Amino acid sequence: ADQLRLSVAPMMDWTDPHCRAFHRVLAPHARLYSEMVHANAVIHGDRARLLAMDPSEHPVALQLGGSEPELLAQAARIGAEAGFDEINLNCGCPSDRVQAGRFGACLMREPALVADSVAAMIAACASLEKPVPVTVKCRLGVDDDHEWERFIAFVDTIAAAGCRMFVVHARNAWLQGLSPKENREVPPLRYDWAYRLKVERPQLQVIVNGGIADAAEATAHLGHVDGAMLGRAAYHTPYLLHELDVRWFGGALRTRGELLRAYRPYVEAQLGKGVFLKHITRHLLGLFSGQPGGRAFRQVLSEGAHRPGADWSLLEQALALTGREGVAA
Ligand code: FMN
Repeated sequence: ADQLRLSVAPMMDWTDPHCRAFHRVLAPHARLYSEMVHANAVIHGDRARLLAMDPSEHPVALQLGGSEPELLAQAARIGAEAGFDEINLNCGCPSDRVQAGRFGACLMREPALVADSVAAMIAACASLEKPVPVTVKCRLGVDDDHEWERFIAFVDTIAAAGCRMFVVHARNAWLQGLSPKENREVPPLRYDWAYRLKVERPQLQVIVNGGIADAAEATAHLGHVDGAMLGRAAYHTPYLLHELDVRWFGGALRTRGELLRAYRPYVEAQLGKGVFLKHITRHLLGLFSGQPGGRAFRQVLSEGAHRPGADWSLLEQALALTGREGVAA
C-alpha cells in the first residue's frame, strides 16, 4: 500500500525556505513543496537563491514550471542534484503570465507535451544515485472541460510516461476572466473526481488538494485517496499541520510555544547569517490564530520584526502575551 501523504502546497512568495523549515518543525512527516520555479530560471538564474533549502526540510519537493521537455529535464536534474527529494511539474497555475509561456494549467490541454516532459525529466534523474520521483500537480480541466474521459486520458498519458503520483487540485482552472486568486475560489470543487481517479487507477498515488479547511476535512479524504495537500489553511493556521501530523502519524501533541522554541535554532542560525527577522516572522503570524493572545502575538511580531537588530527576544516577547485571555490586541 502507498504511504499516507500529508503535503503542504507549493505557494509562490509563501513557501520559501524559512516557511518550510517552520512547517517541518510542526509536521515532521509532511512532504513540503517549494514555490514554483521556472525551468529557465533554474538553468540560467541564481541557483543559490532559487534552490536554497535547509537540510531540516527533507522530504521536500521542487516544483518546476515550464513546457519544454529538454529544459525541464535539465532543471529536474539540477534540482535533484541540489538535494530535492521529488520534482513536481506544475500543470495547475492559471495566471496570464503563465499562459503566455504555455505552461501551468493550460498544459491540461496538451497531455502529449506533458508526457514528453515527464519522460525527459524521469530520464534525466534516472542515473542519479538516489532515485528522485517526478510527479504532477494538476486541475480537473480548464474552462468548460467537464468530461471525465478527457481528464482520465490526461492522467493516463502522463502515467504511461512514468509518473506515479498526481496531486489533484480538485476544480477546473478558468483561463479567461478570473484572477489566480479567484481561480482558487470560484470554480467549484469536485473531490469526487479525485476519488474516482483512485478507484479507477488504484496503482497511482492520488493526493487531493483544494479548499481543505481543518483536520476533520483533511482526515475524511483519507477514506478515498492516499493523502491530502493543504495550502492556505496550512499557511494561515499552521498549528493545523501539527495536529494532522500527530493524528495521522502518531507522537505527542506539543504546544504552540514548544513548537516555536523548537524553531529557535533555525532562527538563530539565519540571524547569524545576516537574514532579517521579518523575513522569517512573516510566516509565523498565524501560529496562535484563534487562541487567547493570538492577535497580540501577531501584532508584536509584525510591528517589531522590522526594527533594526530585532532578534529572538522579540519572539519571546510575543510568546509572553499568549495563553492569557483578554490581552489587548
Ligand atoms: N500552486 C502551484 O502549483 N504552484 C505555485 O507556485 C502556487 N503558488 C500559490 C501561491 C499562493 C499565495 C496560493 C494561495 C496558492 C498557490 N498555488 C500554487 C496553489 C496551491 O498550491 C493550491 O493548489 C491552492 O491554493 C488550493 O489549495 P488550498 O485551498 O488548500 O489553498
